[in-house]
Formats: sequence, structure tokens, C-alpha cells
Amino acid sequence: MPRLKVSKPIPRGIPSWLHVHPDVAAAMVAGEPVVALESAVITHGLPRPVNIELARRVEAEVISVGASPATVALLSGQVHFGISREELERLAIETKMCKISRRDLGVVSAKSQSGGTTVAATMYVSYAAGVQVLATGGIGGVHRGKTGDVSADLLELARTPVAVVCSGAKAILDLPRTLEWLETAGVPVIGWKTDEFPAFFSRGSGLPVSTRADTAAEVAAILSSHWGMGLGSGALICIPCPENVSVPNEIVEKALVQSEAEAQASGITGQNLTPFLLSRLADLTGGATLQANLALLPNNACVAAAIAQAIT
Ligand code: PSU
Ligand code: MN
Repeated sequence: MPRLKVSKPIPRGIPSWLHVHPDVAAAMVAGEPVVALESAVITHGLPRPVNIELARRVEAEVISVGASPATVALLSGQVHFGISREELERLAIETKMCKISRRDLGVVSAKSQSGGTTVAATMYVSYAAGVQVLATGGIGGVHRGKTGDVSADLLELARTPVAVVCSGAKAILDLPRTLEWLETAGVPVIGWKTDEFPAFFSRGSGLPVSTRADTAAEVAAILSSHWGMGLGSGALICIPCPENVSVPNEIVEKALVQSEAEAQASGITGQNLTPFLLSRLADLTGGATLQANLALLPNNACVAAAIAQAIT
């Protein structure tokens, strides 16, 4: 197989505001693969104590494939790329954690606060560290209805050259409009062994991806070509939820209609909306969406590690 060359996004060194965990730094110096992990899913996406169990499992999965996990988070104002076991526990257990998207990075740091980073903020930090592959459950996107709520994840994908491995956008979103937005922004949407855009808890959405890849080497070739031309945008690699725990579209839809009505009645909007809807969906489906979420995250991390290996 020919060796693929992927242009490094940041030729200068690690910026002074970023603390890289020694294990991650060692892996980077040795030229070994590193996978960045978001942490808003730990602080805001999942209930305690499954959040800490899951966070540990995701890191273990990346290690088992031969890559180093770098969970991104802010602790007492310090931006971290890779955290210790104790720091991971702190992130998962402490209440009053902020949900940190791009706009919040400087603010939370200035105020010496702590929190989990969304896909947008994690992409920005990964780029600064020089790491090109990030794993998550699902990205944010265009919300349904007329709220005008568009996740900062989409804008980050438009301007930051990092590959985001996910199970599509969360099912609570307007998927056709999210895909239109990604097309406008110049973000390739790559289906992993599928032609269909996954709908997070469900394996399919009936909507097409922009291209398909069946191996990590194929994904690496696409990324290499995309970034090699100087296209500054990110890319999405979309992996359907494992079959045995996926939830049929109709069941998710029904629970969603009810959850959204509740959110509206309670005046829940903005960055509180996603955590609220995810938690209500889990209740209304008897925990099925939570089980799906818990299975797809380590699965995505595993594929992300294989892709990181293929581009290193
Ligand atoms: N997927 C989940 N749970 C989550 C998220 C994704 O299963 O909590 C988080 C991710 O961090 C994503 C963020 O980047 O939600 C998007 O939030 P918003 O729509 O407010 O931009
Ligand atoms: Mn939003």
C-alpha cells in the first residue's frame, strides 16, 4: 500500500495556552496516532454514573486499537489535550461544569472555570494540537422549527481541517437542512460502509451521504486529497449505530415529538435544549436511546483510531 501523506494543519509548535498530557505528547513526538475526544457528552450528554464508565471505555477502545486518546476539556481555566484518570473523574462527577463551545473557550479560561468541550471547541483545540481525527457520538446541526438554532459544530466543520467521526447528527435535528448546510460549507460527508446518512440512534435516515468509504485507508486517501489541495474545511465520517442496539426511526420520532413539546412548554432553548431532549428521549424509550448512545460511542472511537493510524 502506498504511504499516504496528509499535510499537517499546524506547522508551528504547541501553543502556550494548551496543556498536552505527557502520554499524548510522547505519542505525538513518536509519530504515533492520536484521537481527540470531546467531553460535553461526559458533562452534559449522559447521566451519572454511566458517563464516567463510558468515558473510560471510549479511551480504552482507542488504546486497544493502538492509538492514544486525548480527551479535551477545561479544568480550572486550563485547556487540556488529554487528561489523567483523576481529571476524567472530576469532569464526570463534579456538578457546575460548563458546556463549552467555540465562543466559550476564552471566557471559561479567563474565569478559571471547568467544563466539557463540544465538537466545535474540541475541533479547534485538536487543530491547535496538530491532531486531525476526533471521535464523538453525534454532531450538532440545524434544529427543527423556526428557532434559528444552528450548532457551532457546523461552522467549525466549515473552517477547521479536522475529521469528525460520528454517527451523523443527533436525531433531534432537522437532518435534511443539516446536510444542506454541510454541502454549502464544503464539508465532505463520508458514509462508513454505508450510502445513507445515519440518524444517530437509528442506522439510516433515507438521506444520502456525499460519498462512501469501506476502509480506513480509503478515508485517509480522501482526507489526504481534500487537505492536500488546501481545502480548509473539516470532514465528517458517519458510522451507523451498531445493529443490535439501534432504535427504529418511528420510535425515536414519536418520543421526539413529545420531548420537543415539553421543551417548548418549559421554555427550554439554546445550549440547554440538547441535554434536555437526550435525557427525555432516554426516559420515553425505556432507556433504548441511552443504550444505543453507549454502544455507538466506543464503536466510533474504534474506527477513529483506525483512521488515525491510516493517516499517520
Ligand atoms: N452527542 C450526544 N450527546 C451530546 C452531544 C453529542 O450524544 O451531548 C454534544 C456534542 O458535544 C455536540 C453538542 O458537539 O452536543 C452540540 O450541542 P449544540 O447543539 O448546543 O451545539
Ligand atoms: Mn444550539
